[in-house]
Order: sequence, then structure tokens, then C-alpha cells
Amino acid sequence: MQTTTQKNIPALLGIGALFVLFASIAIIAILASLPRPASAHVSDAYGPACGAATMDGVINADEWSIASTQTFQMVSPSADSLTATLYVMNSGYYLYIGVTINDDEFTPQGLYLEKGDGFRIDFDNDHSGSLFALYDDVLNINAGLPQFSDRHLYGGSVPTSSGWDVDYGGTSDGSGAASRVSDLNHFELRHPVCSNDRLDFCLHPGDVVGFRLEYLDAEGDGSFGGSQFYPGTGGTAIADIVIGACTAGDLRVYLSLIQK
Ligand SMILES: [Ca+2]
Ligand SMILES: [Ca+2]
Ligand SMILES: [Ca+2]
Ligand SMILES: [Ca+2]
Repeated sequence: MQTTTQKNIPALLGIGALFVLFASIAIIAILASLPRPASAHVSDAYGPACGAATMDGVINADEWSIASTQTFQMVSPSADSLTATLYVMNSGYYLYIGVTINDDEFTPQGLYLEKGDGFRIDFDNDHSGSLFALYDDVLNINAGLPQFSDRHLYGGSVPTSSGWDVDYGGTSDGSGAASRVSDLNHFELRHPVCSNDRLDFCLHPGDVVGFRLEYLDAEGDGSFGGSQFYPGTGGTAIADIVIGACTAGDLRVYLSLIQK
């Protein structure tokens, strides 16, 4: 003869299964509602990596050994694809970016490209998944002088137009240099993680900032050799940088300044 408790077991099991079902649905709903990262692919994420480098236009293997690094083919709508290696790291004060690219010459001045070969780096400051928002940070590093320029999206008639921060009430923050090393063009720059200039991004440890590289190739005769992009050509082709909690690197930067 079954006890009352034994008789209720099937009912209890049914209630338990229903509870598990509803709990699963609730968890799935919560996960679906959480904010998702911007469109970048996980393989296009750099950092966190803590370090600092000397801005002399030479990507020295030792100084960039700690950096987050990838080698890839640039994407070009009109020219043969070049191969680039990107290095990313940060100290407590600066974000450091280095790039080498197998351009066949280093051209400091062109007819269309006033400062010759160079990278334009567009940032998606708020990690929204789209480039070219007003005041988004833009950095340029060129073969010709001045090699480094701190810029921003200023909202001109051409949506992708950038202007110098110093021409719009901002400040020039950071430095960089470029040179020809063996059969590669080397570019390196640094920019404050948070400069307090409204025309720059302000990032903190753990923050993710999106970016896109555009290489503007000046040919040896001064003509325009075309644009090359990474990770892609569109305004939503964006790779990510994760800012590290890098207090030790900051000390190294300040020490080098004190020693000068
Ligand atoms: Ca260097
Ligand atoms: Ca600035
Ligand atoms: Ca800027
Ligand atoms: Ca070139």
C-alpha cells in the first residue's frame, strides 16, 4: 500500500520539471537582454597588454615583445593587398600602437598625399559598433613631417573628414615616428589613454575601444597608390583594443621623462 507521500511523487516530479523549464527560459531571456559587444570578431581583439616603447620610428622587437600582436593582409579595393603586423599595448598613461607594412618604398611626400605614406587610425570611442561619430578620436602617423597628428571627426560635409585637434580648441596629445627599416615601413605612436581633451577618447582599465586602420600609399613618383584597410573597408569593420590595468608601465614612462 502506497503512503500519501509516495502517491505525490509523480506530481512533485512534474512541478520540479516545470520549475527547471521556467528557470531555463528566464536565464535565456536574461542572457539575450544583456548588452552585446560591438561587431568586432574575437580574433580581431588586442590586449590587455602592459608595456611602453620608445617613439623613434623603429619597431624594436624587444620593446614591443610584450605587445598584443597580429599579422594580416590589408583589405584593398583597388591595389594589391599589403601585409601588416600590428602591435598594441598600454602603460598607465599612454596607449601604444606600432605597425610594420611591406610597402615597396617609404615616400615622405606625394602629390595627393601631402605627408606621403601613412596610417589613419579611426576610433569608435564609445564602442557603439559604428565609426565616424562626431568627435571620435582619429590619429595619423605619416612618413612626412610632422609625422604624428592628433585629430578627430569634426562633422564636415564629408562625414569621414577629420581635423587637427589644435584647430578646433583641443590639444595635441601624444607623439609618434616612422621610418624605413630593411624592406618594411615602420610606424609607431602613443596617445594618452585619457587626455582630458574632449577631442580624444578617455579610457579606463577594462574598457574596450574599437578601431580601424587605413593605410594611404604614396608611390615613389608621388602618385596615389590607393587605400588599404584593416579589418575591412566599411564603417562597421572594426577591431577592438582592451585597455589593461598597467600601473607599472606608467612608472616606466614617468621615469624616462624624469631622466631626460
Ligand atoms: Ca621604437
Ligand atoms: Ca587631443
Ligand atoms: Ca584627438
Ligand atoms: Ca608607399
